[in-house]
Amino acid sequence: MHDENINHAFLDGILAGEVDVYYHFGVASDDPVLEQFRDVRAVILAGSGERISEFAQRWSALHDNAPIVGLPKEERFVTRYCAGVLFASHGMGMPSASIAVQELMRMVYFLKRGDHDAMAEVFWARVGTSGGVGLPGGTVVVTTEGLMADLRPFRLLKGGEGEYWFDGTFPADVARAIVDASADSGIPIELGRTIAGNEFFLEQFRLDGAICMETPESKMAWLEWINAEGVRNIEMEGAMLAGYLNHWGFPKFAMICTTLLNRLDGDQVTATKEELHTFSERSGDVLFAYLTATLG
Ligand code: R2B
Ligand code: URA
Repeated sequence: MHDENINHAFLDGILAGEVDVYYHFGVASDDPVLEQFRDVRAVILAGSGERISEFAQRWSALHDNAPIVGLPKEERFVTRYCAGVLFASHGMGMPSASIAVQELMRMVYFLKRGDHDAMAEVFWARVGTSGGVGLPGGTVVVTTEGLMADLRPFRLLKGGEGEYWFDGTFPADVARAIVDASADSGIPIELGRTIAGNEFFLEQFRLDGAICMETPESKMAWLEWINAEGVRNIEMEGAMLAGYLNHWGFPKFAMICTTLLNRLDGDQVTATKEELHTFSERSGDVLFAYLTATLG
């Protein structure tokens, strides 16, 4: 862990007995429910709350119907804890997901009492959907590096004084182990770079938004550029996720996204409900293969 990047000025007061309010999760560090989360070994993130409750049920079924504990507030994020895994939704896009990730990092710090070795044991993953780049719908991409639409890492404005920059690298050993755990599954799975757009339409160079700034030519030029640079898919959270987890030095995290379409062929998501279900099941299967291989 990178101790120097942890906000000790705030977080050490919490370990000393002050209360941290994880506002968007509707829980605080003095809530007895969090005692049940102390043994957390993995934090699994997905965009939708429905997906989170399905994951928790699946994990419970794999663990003798272990109890599922939820947090009552669900208007922002849906949270479930079951058998050592904390499942939480993060909404869409980096502004939403960054709130979830920051509050969950604070929660993990509290749950592990600031113990670096215990924190480093926690595995983090986002499981989601994406647009494929040169890959057909239904391919699972395990991300090697998260970047913004200009192929540079995640950064935020620092007032009028430049930017805060982050490292979007995903740990290569974890990505490889996730692919290996699903080697015999028959699921098409690829390793590759992933772009996180700040917008589904404009920063993903779509021509079907209400607002369109691109031409068919400029859109294809961008897609061909990122394709040639090893980008395999486009989603909306990964560059921030890797950036924040790297900032604290978490060694084990990943992103597993299924593609819904090949962006070289179009912009609209036209897959049927059944196809979309099959596609997203695949990323869940890949996650669960790795989780069962590593956590039991
Ligand atoms: C993938 O899908 C969502 C947009 O449809 C977004 O949250 C993402 O990263
Ligand atoms: N999610 C995205 O962000 N982009 C896509 O094209 C599909 C899903």
